[in-house]
Amino acid sequence: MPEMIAHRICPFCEACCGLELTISDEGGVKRVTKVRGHAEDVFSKGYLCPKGVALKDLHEDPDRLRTPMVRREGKLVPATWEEAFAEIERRLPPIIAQYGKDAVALAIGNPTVHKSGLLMYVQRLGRAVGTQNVFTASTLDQMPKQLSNGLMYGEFLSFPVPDIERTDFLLILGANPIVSNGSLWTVPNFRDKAKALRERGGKMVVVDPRRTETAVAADQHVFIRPGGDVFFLLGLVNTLFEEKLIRLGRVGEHLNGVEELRGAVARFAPEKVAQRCGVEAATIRELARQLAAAPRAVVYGRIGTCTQEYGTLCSWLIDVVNILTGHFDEPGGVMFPKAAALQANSMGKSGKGKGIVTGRRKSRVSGAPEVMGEFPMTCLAEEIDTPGEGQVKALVTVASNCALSSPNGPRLSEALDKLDFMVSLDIYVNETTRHADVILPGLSPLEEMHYDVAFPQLSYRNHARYSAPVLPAPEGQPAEWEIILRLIAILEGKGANADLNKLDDELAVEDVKRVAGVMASLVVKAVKRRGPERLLDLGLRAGPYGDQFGMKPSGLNLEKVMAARGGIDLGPLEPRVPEVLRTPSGKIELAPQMLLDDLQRVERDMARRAPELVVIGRRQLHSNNSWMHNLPVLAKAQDCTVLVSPADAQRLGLEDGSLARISRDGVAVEAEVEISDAMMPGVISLPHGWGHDEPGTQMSVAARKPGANLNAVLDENRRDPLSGNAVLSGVAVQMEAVGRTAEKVAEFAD
Ligand SMILES: Nc1nc2c(c(=O)[nH]1)N[C@H]1C(S)=C(S)[C@@H](COP(=O)(O)OP(=O)(O)OC[C@H]3O[C@@H](n4cnc5c(=O)[nH]c(N)nc54)[C@H](O)[C@@H]3O)O[C@H]1N2
Ligand SMILES: Nc1nc2c(c(=O)[nH]1)N[C@H]1C(S)=C(S)[C@@H](COP(=O)(O)OP(=O)(O)OC[C@H]3O[C@@H](n4cnc5c(=O)[nH]c(N)nc54)[C@H](O)[C@@H]3O)O[C@H]1N2
Ligand code: SF4
Ligand SMILES: [Mo]
Repeated sequence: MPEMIAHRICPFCEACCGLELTISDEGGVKRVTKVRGHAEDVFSKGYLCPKGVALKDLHEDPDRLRTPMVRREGKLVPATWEEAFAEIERRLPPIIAQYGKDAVALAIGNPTVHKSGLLMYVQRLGRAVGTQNVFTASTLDQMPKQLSNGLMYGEFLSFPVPDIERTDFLLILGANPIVSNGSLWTVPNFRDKAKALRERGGKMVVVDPRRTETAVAADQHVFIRPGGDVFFLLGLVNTLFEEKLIRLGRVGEHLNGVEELRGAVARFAPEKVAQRCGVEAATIRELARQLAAAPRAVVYGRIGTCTQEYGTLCSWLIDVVNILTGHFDEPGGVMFPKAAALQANSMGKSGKGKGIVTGRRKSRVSGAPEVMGEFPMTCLAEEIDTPGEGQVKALVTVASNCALSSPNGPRLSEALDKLDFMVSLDIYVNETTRHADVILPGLSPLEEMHYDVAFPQLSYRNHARYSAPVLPAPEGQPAEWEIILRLIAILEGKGANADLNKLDDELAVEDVKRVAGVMASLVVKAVKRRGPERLLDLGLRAGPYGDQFGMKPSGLNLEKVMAARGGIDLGPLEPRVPEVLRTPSGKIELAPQMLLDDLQRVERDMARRAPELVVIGRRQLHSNNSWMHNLPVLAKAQDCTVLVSPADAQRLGLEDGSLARISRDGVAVEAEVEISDAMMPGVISLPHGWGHDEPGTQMSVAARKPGANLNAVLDENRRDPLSGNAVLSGVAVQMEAVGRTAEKVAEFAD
């Protein structure tokens, strides 16, 4: 049987591994027969995790939608593309005409960042809808970091990342990159990079309420009380000042606010915060000294530090520690990646900018401030189910399973049923899209080109890599950017049958106008491509390594990136301060007023006692948020269990393998107990993204092992007030034994 080899960057997680696929061709029918890491990929060098292999299962999954679904007489039934768009045209514009643009909400989910067409077109969709009701997974995830970036560096998307290959000391807070493969830090094969760090004499320390897979691979693990990070970090910063360990180095001349910061943290000595964070004062002091003494060191924090009520303060303090110890914008410290295309902090005037503002609008019901043009995802349900002027009546979801991924999913589910109209760009009928009136499925990742726009902005090394479509798209099935264009045409009153090429040309000129002014149409005409590839080519050519439209012939353009098998390595990270800054002062703002003010909240909270039991989340190697439990190769390897410390298990009378009920405020879920000495006493861990037992879904494999929905017991009203991010960690719950497991009952019956 003839075989061919193709390459594709994995679209599942932030590591962006280059994969090598073997494709068989049987009488014109092409099938993936093998998936492995692409050894010649300049960035991931052959690495892949079990999820990468599942790309084959996703492509072949019979439950993955290949045609639109339209609700007819209450049931979702397959429909043609024409019928689906006709239904949208019939129902959506009248809602806007009657109630206004804000009556339509947009909910944008995680895979949007991993699909080039979605990422590059979704903003256009937002502009066409013109609503203030935009909700994204960012407020379930990294909005605190984005806000602290914005306040400190003037651009929300300026993320400093660890330069792991040159560091000697890595302190990790609230992240488990051995399982998650890294987040807001694109670092394929973290495990080997961490191993290399230790082999060259470096040290890795993990601070986490669970002794995670990453903690096991580290030199030291420190338990921390969930939600205690702000206290721990303030203790670190206080020690740095008190023990005169500050070493600002080169960035010192680009800093504002060192003295304000010194004053603000004076009240948080390690001895004062130790009780609240559960880390001994001596440990906090020792870690501060080690960080200061290490020639090259990094503090890296991730989702555990964001999804708590002080998320923005934690995100800020992590960078503060790196800055104060001279490990900022230096090799072996945290550094700013420089992406080849479309990175906001490489565009426009460098070194200074407008900075950021938040709170230009408040959400209607809770009054949550807008951040980065959006409201907290946890406000979506109340915006739908609270009557009154400005109520959300229609919803467009884009790759979002918010009914499972957002706290109090059950309330959101009920709210979705109250909508007048709902459209989902999604590939499954799942817990969220089962409520839709129309579902528009995208192509399989293997049928589409791919270029990561977001992740080179977060990468441990600079690179540019392109993937061509591996398999042909089915006849008549549009790409997601074309689906979005059609929606825009409907929203703009051009009709579902408008000329999409013309519309795409117009939008490209509009986009380019924002950066190139009157030159826009000339620039756009210089690129003979359509869709996302045109935007990408424009971005690459105008970008920091670009050919500047011929003025720098050795520079990059899309053609060159396409031709480079395994991608183009653009070298290790390099210092970017002050060029990267976009603050009005042209300095790094070390002590933004909004954050200093928020310290009062921390001070008031110093004496809070630990609840008897709190729940934290957990990511599992064989799943990805809420949507990969339908892929057989992964599903068979993963169960939804609740980890309980031996002390709590004994106290609560729970046996290993038994069922336990976890509840909050009268809502309960049940999960199998796994007793684990990796858990800090008083803390249990349940993965999110499970709960596939809702009626009306079409995910047959997932439904066989539904698991418990952690978000059913979380509270949608708990947020970090600055960023609007949901609190997903450290929520107080009750737990009790339900009885023996099914197997044990069966044994008994024998
Ligand atoms: N309790 C708790 N809750 C959490 C978290 C936690 O740690 N704890 N983590 C949060 C985080 S970090 C995140 S990012 C969110 C993620 O939550 P969401 O943003 O809701 O994303 P997923 O759960 O990954 O669901 C992805 C959706 O996209 C669809 N999809 C997959 N591929 C494609 C595609 O190619 N095209 C289209 N159009 N659709 C596609 C899937 O069918 C599914 O509906 O969950 C958050 N929720
Ligand atoms: N296999 C797999 N990989 C994934 C995903 C997945 O679902 N599965 N999801 C992807 C997504 S969307 C994201 S955002 C990333 C997230 O990537 P990571 O941030 O690495 O995610 P987690 O593995 O959830 O790690 C969070 C850690 O924080 C700890 N923690 C919880 N509460 C606290 C706290 O209050 N303080 C501290 N210090 N620690 C705390 C948890 O015990 C956990 O070990 O992973 C991505 N990669
Ligand atoms: S780590 Fe796994 S899921 Fe993430 S990009 Fe690599 S192969 Fe894909
Ligand atoms: Mo995420």
